Amino acid sequence: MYKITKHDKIIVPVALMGIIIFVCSLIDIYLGIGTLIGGVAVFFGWPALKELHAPFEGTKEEPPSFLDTTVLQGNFHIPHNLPIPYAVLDIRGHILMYNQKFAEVFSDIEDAKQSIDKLLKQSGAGETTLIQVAEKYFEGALDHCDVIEENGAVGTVLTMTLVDATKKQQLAKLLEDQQTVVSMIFLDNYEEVVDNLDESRWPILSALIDRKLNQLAQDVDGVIRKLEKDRYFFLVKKGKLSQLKEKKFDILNDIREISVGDHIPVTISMGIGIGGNSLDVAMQNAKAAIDLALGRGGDQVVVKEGESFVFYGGKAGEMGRNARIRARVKADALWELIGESSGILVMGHKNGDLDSMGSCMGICAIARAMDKRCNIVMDEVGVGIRRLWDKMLASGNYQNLTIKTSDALKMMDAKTLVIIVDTHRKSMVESPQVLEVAKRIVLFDHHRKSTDAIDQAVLVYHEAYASSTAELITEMIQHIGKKVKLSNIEADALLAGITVDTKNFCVKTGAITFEAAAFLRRNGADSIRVRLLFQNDMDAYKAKASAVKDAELFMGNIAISVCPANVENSTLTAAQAADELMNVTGIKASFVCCKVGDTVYISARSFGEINVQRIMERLGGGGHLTVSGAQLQGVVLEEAKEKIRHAIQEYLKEEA
Ligand SMILES: [Mn+2]
Repeated sequence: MYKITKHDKIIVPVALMGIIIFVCSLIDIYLGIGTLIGGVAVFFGWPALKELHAPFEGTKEEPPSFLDTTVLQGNFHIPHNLPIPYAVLDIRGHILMYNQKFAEVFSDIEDAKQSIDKLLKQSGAGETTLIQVAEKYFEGALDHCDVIEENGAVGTVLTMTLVDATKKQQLAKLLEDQQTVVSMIFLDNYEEVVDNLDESRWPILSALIDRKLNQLAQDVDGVIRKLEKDRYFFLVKKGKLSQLKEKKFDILNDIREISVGDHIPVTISMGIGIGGNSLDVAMQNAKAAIDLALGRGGDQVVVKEGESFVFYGGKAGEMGRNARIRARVKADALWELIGESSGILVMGHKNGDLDSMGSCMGICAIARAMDKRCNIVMDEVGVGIRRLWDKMLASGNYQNLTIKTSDALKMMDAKTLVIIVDTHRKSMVESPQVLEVAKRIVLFDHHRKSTDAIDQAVLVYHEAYASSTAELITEMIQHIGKKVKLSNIEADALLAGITVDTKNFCVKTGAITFEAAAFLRRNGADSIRVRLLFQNDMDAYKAKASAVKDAELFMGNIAISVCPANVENSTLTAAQAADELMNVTGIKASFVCCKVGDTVYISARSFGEINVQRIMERLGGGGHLTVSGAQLQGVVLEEAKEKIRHAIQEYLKEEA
């Protein structure tokens, strides 16, 4: 190939000029002389002109680069025999030269561009960056290298080296895939299923379940062992777990479809723990995962790796199991803990509602039966309980019942029992300071378990199947028996708690809910008085109506709306509007936002087909399959709506 040298740079223009002058003088001798003078002037004047411009060129941003490879080749010797892929680039990443090995990596040298761009962006001095070329992996590195040109100018080039890391990557992947994943499988409702099933059919049902689970283990090359009639232990390699994830654990559906006659569907919960190279950690994670799966109502898979939880399934409603036995056991334990304590502090969630306040009052009634001092920690009277609060003050018996955080902290000692009701989330309790100082904690809640749960409680009664915390507390009062004397206001408050959380005994209402209501009625509750505790004022009613009117439909059957800001209790109004929207034919879920101060509160409702808990969890909230909420800081309502739409889309994508 012919290469232009410095010598050519003079010869070619001079020769051209000569021809032009010759042609010009053929046409007219004076034109020829003129052109000659012009040519001579340009020839001698050019270097001077160039020099004049030189300072400007020098101030350009980019340093000189060696696009002229001849210059480079004269000064820079590429080590052709280097056993690794090697290339020299100009400062902008254009390839100037490369060795044979480099050519072997990139069959088309244009393909190297992508890798070079990645290295330019990510590689610091002395660092390597992993790059993938087809099936292979390389640790790529760039280095700066000064090159001196003939005229003494110093320029910079980049050297690029690639070290084959394919084996290393393969081994790392293999090592990760080989990790043992521990998993526990529980049948959620075995007792209830066999209760309603002819005895002769039990073995068939059991065998069918075993077969499905064994098939699952076989498909992914795992092992499964039955520990008890409704418990299994399942081991699988991490590499194979992805197969199950890809199918979104359709084993949940397979099991639910098993039918050997007239019985409720069997559902399973699966807790999967990944623990890196530690089996112990994997086991701990599996336990935490199965706890969460059951706490969230069962019929789902929870995978725990490190601190992260991933959820699959969770479509069926909550299952109530062995409720009566549990309530009795918990009531006994509570009785003993109260007996040992020096005093009791009880608190619900922030912005308390009738369920949390009713539950607090129920606990106070239990404590009173044991002559223990009991106070409700409450810094502000929530709007949802204002009517109840007025009645309490009017009765004259409850002036000293509630105390502020500062006073609570003063009276706390090591034997103070702190009872949390109607929430299990650290961030949601009325007074996080009291929770922090508390040495002995008891927890009563009915919300589906979320990840920031209070974990140091000595007694937990957390039943996602229960309609309300007031129902759980009432159940325990029933078990403790005649020792507990409820006042009319306390009975009203507990019944109001159940009424508000069940939407007038519509949702999540089981036989136990009615039994609890009947018990409260016998002990002085009055449904008309309870009804009055809910009465809305006119402004709130109008706000609710406006939220319903302004609702927009998203994806055809999901209602999204906002609640006007001018009402006193807009969070409650938003929740009521979300409930109201569910009465509209065709609506499968509703989301209503309202803004209080700098916070946007979201109330979400559904009938269960759409899991609003999972959607709200994406926005940092939580709750139940059908009733959930979230709070967003520092956003305007439009942004909040957009975030909801996005979360719904993400959720539906995951479900698809
Ligand atoms: Mn509640």
